[in-house]
Amino acid sequence: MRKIPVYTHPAAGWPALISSAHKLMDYQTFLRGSLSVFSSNQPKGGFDCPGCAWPDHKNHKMLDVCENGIKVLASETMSTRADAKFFAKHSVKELQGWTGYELEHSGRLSEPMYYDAAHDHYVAISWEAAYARIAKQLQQLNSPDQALFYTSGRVTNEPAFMYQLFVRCFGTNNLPDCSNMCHEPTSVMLTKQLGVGKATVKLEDFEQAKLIMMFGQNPATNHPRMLEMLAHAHQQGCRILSINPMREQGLSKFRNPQKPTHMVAGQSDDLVDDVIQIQIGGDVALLTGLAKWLTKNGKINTDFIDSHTSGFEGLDHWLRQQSWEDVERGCGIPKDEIINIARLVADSPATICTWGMGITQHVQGDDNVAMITNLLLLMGMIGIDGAGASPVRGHSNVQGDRTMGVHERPSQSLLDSLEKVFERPMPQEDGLDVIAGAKALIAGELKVFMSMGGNYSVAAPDTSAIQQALTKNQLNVFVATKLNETMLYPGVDNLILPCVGRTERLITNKGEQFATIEDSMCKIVATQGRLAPISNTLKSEAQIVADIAIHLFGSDTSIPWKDMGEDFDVTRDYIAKAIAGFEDFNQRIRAADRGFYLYHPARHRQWDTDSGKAQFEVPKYPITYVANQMAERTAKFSEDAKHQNNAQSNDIINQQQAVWQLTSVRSHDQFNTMIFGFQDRYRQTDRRDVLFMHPDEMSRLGWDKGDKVMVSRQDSEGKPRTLGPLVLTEMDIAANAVATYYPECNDLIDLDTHAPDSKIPAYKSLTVVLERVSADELIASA
Ligand SMILES: Nc1nc2c(c(=O)[nH]1)N[C@H]1C(S)=C(S)[C@@H](COP(=O)(O)OP(=O)(O)OC[C@H]3O[C@@H](n4cnc5c(=O)[nH]c(N)nc54)[C@H](O)[C@@H]3O)O[C@H]1N2
Ligand SMILES: Nc1nc2c(c(=O)[nH]1)N[C@H]1C(S)=C(S)[C@@H](COP(=O)(O)OP(=O)(O)OC[C@H]3O[C@@H](n4cnc5c(=O)[nH]c(N)nc54)[C@H](O)[C@@H]3O)O[C@H]1N2
Ligand SMILES: [Mo]
Repeated sequence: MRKIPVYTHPAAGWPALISSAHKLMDYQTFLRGSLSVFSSNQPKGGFDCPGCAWPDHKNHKMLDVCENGIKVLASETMSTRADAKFFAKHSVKELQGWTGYELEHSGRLSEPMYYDAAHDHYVAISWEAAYARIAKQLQQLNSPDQALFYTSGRVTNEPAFMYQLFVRCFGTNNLPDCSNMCHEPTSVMLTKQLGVGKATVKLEDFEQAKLIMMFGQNPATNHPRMLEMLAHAHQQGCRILSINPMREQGLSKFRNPQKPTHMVAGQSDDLVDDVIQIQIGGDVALLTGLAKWLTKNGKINTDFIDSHTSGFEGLDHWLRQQSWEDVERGCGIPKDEIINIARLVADSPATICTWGMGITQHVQGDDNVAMITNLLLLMGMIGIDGAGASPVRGHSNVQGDRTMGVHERPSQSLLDSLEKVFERPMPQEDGLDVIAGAKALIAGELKVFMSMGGNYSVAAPDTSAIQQALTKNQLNVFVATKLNETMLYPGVDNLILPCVGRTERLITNKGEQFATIEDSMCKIVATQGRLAPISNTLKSEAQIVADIAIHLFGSDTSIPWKDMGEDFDVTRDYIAKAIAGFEDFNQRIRAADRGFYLYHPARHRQWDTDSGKAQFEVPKYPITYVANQMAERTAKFSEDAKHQNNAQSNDIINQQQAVWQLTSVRSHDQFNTMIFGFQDRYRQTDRRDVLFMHPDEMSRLGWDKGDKVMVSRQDSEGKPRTLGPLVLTEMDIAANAVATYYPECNDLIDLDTHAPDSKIPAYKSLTVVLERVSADELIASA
């Protein structure tokens, strides 16, 4: 067996701080950025860190921030500007050739820009003229459904509420959200099973948990502040398992920036007890094995099941039908090992299951969430201290945006409530989500695309097709802080509207405003920037929505858009009336110690579901779904290869093991499509065009690290898609599994490979064929 290079340092600690400080320098924002770091996630005042949705740790007196947060802050607080001078220097065609890293470092957007097609440059435009163009194009549509209004999860509650209201008053529910690509399976399945599509745990529960099962999540990189909670739980005797095809090195040890003994004396805390290195897409099978053993051996909580749940018989019947052979084939973990884990589950009086994108972004993403929830219900682990469901959200307000009504499939109660409060009909038909929206764009059915933050074309599957489709539109509008690729495929009218960032002060005619967000555990907290905005020309997102609404709706003044844009108390009063759980919003957000929790019925064992009980769900796909895909593709591959070259025997083809499951991951030098740098300390690489593979697998193929490999797959229409060449890089990752970085791989993914209900794209499990490229071929293709 070859030795895998291992990152031997604890996660966080000095390397993280040094890397963060470098990033502040890199962005030439040391002073502005450092000042902002000191006012993030503070008990009184300050702003909520835009880095991720993990809740604040209230016991911190000084700093509750991490490497991830500092880098996101550096990106936002950079003093370089992508202004009219910048755009005069670089044509759109030239910018299309820039990398994500270069675009991200071009500076803060600082004045409204309009695309001048004759010269292929963005040029400055006044706010008034920009609004007039937007209103004119929207008024010209045959139907409001010809426009798509995307949102990314940075947007705070007040502007998000105004935005969805504006879109619905315009007449459509076309409100796709980054959630469609992120935790949608969580929202869909938890709503069905528990009545609320959100975490049932609070931060305090991590202090009392006895077992934490972390499915498909890499907090060292993506939620570093969660490490402290895990280390603390571990010290209290809690066992922590990571269920992941990758042995994520950042999860073995943790050096806590809050502890002098760690930073000065070099101590560290242990984190994860064990890594269950499953096959990509193997979670349903593993969870089936666990549930099967627990029910068969009478280790489940029958009192809870009898009094609180519905659907147990159906699940039990289905579990009996699943064979252990299929369980093992589906997850790649031997039965004995599964039983050992099941024993830990049986013995734990308080179990938390956390999960991230490794669970949701699959064709079986909905099944994955259903099976985690089933496991918690079997054990009665909802509604008691130290236990529950903990989906860990990504964007800092992705959860809040949905609560505020940014939803393409709004609930009837939301629509009824909006109709009552605003005394007008709301559109009743479901709108387009990210996938349906992209398809409609590509089919030429839409004429307008507007985005409230985000980088739609790059984050979604089929990036190039979406970008080409945008060039056919009548109008594209981007409310944003930073330049990105989606803005570079202009149609007839294209506008970039620069907005105030989370770190910046928001001063209007009505004085200084604060906004609010909802964290991953349903807590509403206030957020208020401290820095002067990068330019006097910026407007807040709320003001931009208000101004567009005023220009569009003109004589209809029955909604006080101007007041809402300038005075967030007015908006909050409307939220209090229209959105359940926000009664007395203005008083509660001011009275409480940094916020309040939304009422979550499942935390109290009240079930707001169709049956009035917590609901067991049977998976839709076979537990061997991914294994079957691999087998089918391998058979087809061998068949094709035989046709191509009769001399080549099946043996050679099998030995090459050319068919793999590909997953995509993030590094600590990016925030989604915003590429801060090329380093991934924990995974020991300083480039992004890599393909991670286990060194034993490389040996088996006769390949070596550094070799160049092409990745290809047939999409759901049988069309070939390719990526590469990528550089083979060693990683402790399951056999048959390879990984690369998101978002560079998104053209490999088509719009039809997704989960059935939530429609989440299968970003984390693609069946691919690998081919090593020789140096000669590389030279020939250059
Ligand atoms: N630094 C940084 N922080 C971020 C972000 C960022 O881009 N950079 N993005 C933010 C956002 S929007 C989000 S949603 C979160 C995402 O946070 P995470 O959910 O942690 O994100 P990923 O890195 O996409 O994937 C997580 C893990 O899933 C594992 N995995 C892959 N396939 C499977 C599988 O089939 N089963 C299992 N069990 N595991 C699998 C991968 O090996 C990886 O460790 O992070 C947020 N925080
Ligand atoms: N292959 C693959 N694809 C994926 C994923 C994956 O794991 N693998 N993950 C998916 C996930 S989890 C997500 S959440 C999506 C992310 O999809 P998005 O949310 O669309 O993407 P981001 O890169 O977060 O958006 C970055 C842009 O947001 C704008 N922005 C930043 N801050 C602000 C602000 O305060 N206000 C406004 N108005 N704009 C701002 C900037 O212009 C910046 O360029 O990608 C998805 N795509
Ligand atoms: Mo996300």
